[in-house]
Amino acid sequence: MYRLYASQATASLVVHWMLIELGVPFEVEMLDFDDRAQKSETYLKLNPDGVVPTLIVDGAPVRETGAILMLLAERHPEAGFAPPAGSRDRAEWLEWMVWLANGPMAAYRLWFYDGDLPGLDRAALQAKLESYWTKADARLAGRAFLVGDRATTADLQLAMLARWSRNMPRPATAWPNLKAYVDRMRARPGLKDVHAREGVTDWIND
Ligand SMILES: N[C@@H](CCC(=O)N[C@@H](CS)C(=O)NCC(=O)O)C(=O)O
Repeated sequence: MYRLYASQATASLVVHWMLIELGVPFEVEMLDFDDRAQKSETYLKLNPDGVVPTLIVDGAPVRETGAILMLLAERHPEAGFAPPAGSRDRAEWLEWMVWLANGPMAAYRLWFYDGDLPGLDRAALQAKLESYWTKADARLAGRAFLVGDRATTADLQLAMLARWSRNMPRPATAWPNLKAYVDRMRARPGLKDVHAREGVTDWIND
């Protein structure tokens, strides 16, 4: 049984979604950010950064969204959320997973938590985020998924990030290949399910 520490519609949503897609037993503890539950003494023992997600795997905490997704894909290879080790697609999947973590995930953290970097130039950060959407859009030209011919963890993460862009001057859906891709991902029952479970109603039905 996995135990996920999460908070509504945050980075933990993609791990929640992945657990649903895998069909494995799990429980979720929702932390209330308004109560600063993510900074409680108890939670900081599991996640010293005081952020979500944290996934308890075999009794031990695992942190970092990308790492958790890759670990889950590795532990449940039959579900096909990572290409087989040694394949060409595997190398591309690793590349995209690391790009997602270093690029858009890190930049969106600053977008939503600009106190992390006092003096941050938001216009420059917006341009950086848009450059990531341009890159993803180019990759998706003529492709259904970021890697290979089925959804991987990289697609789950990219779809979640697309929602995070919804209130930006140019959301991800302003790019044509991304718009078609996001619409396909939004049609997945697992994404609809996780939004319903977390009580998130915006964007999913746009
Ligand atoms: N690098 C971490 C970042 C996680 C993160 O920043 N999570 C946010 C929600 S999207 C959070 O927990 N924020 C609460 C806080 O910073 O107090 C990851 O990818 O898991």
